[in-house]
Amino acid sequence: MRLVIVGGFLGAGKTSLLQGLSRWWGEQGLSILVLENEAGQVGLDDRLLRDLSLEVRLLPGGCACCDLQGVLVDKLKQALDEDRWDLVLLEPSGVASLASLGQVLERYLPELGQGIVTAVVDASRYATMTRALPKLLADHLAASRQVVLSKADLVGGEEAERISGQLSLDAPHAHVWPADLREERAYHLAAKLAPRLMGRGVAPGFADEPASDGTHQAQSYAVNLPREGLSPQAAQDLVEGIITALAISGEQWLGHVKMWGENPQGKHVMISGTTPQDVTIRGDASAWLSGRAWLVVISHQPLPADLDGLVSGLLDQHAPGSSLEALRSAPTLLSLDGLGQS
Ligand SMILES: Nc1nc2c(ncn2[C@@H]2O[C@H](COP(=O)(O)OP(=O)(O)O)[C@@H](O)[C@H]2O)c(=O)[nH]1
Ligand SMILES: [Mg+2]
Repeated sequence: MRLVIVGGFLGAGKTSLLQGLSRWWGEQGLSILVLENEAGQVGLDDRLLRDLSLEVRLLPGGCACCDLQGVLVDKLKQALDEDRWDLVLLEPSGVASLASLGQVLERYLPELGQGIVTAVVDASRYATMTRALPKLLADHLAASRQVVLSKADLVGGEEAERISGQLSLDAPHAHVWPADLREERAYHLAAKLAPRLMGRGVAPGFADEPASDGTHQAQSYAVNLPREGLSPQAAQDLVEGIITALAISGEQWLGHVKMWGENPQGKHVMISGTTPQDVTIRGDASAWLSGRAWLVVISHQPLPADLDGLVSGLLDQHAPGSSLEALRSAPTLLSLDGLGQS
């Protein structure tokens, strides 16, 4: 059983890449298990991936590199015991230190090695990442031989080239792939990337020190929608509205807002984004959300104390007649201080 880890910051494009990789490897006949670690209390990416007929197991409400280490080890041991997976694809939370993950694997699952790591770096937020989260970015680069520079479409070819050049200087051991990961394009990249991931000599060293760039917060909500439901377009406006409201003046907000819902026929749709520019609709774009939907806000900056009021106000605007239930059952404050500090 091989373990492939798709790392990267909140909303960088890990799930998008994982969709492409799992489809590619699935077509090669590999039996694949996906472990999906979500910082939020409810899992949404796992629902998106299950729609692709993948076997997905969820590690919610924390980070696999620190607070959910034990859960991660249990899930991996279980997968080894089951003896039917060729490949485990792990998407750690967007706040995970890959160095910490490597240490956990080395210590508790030496038979898996440190895993094969690919990191996704978001071109559209690269400048902000270098300022706000330099250690986390360095941690992701140090761990990866293959680095996918996502959202190249949003910055343009020239800027993507410039960032690629910078990444190659910072991580000379890594091959950098400028990419647009939307829809089929992730699969086309996967066809080129996957053989490199499975090749020999894939595991570079991890950074010595787990990254520590401060704390992250997650808040999840159940949204009870009005009888007539909500169009995916209105949900997109709502997600964009939340992202815009969270932007702190002068500094780019760093986080990810996701909303997941289904229509009465059981078709699913997910709307998510990190900036007003990258909000996308995935799944069935014709499906109106109805009944109960789920909304998750994950943030590097502290979330405003009145987040519930802010989201409720935007919901009144974009989905009049809805009501909001904040889920508070799991810890909401996550720390990046990995093994080194605990
Ligand atoms: N324009 C654009 N959007 C992207 C790209 N990759 C991901 N996204 C969008 O960015 C958001 C976060 O992507 P996701 O794969 O969920 O990121 P994750 O949190 O790292 O798993 C989603 O709305 C994606 O559709 C890309 O290459 N270009
Ligand atoms: Mg994801």
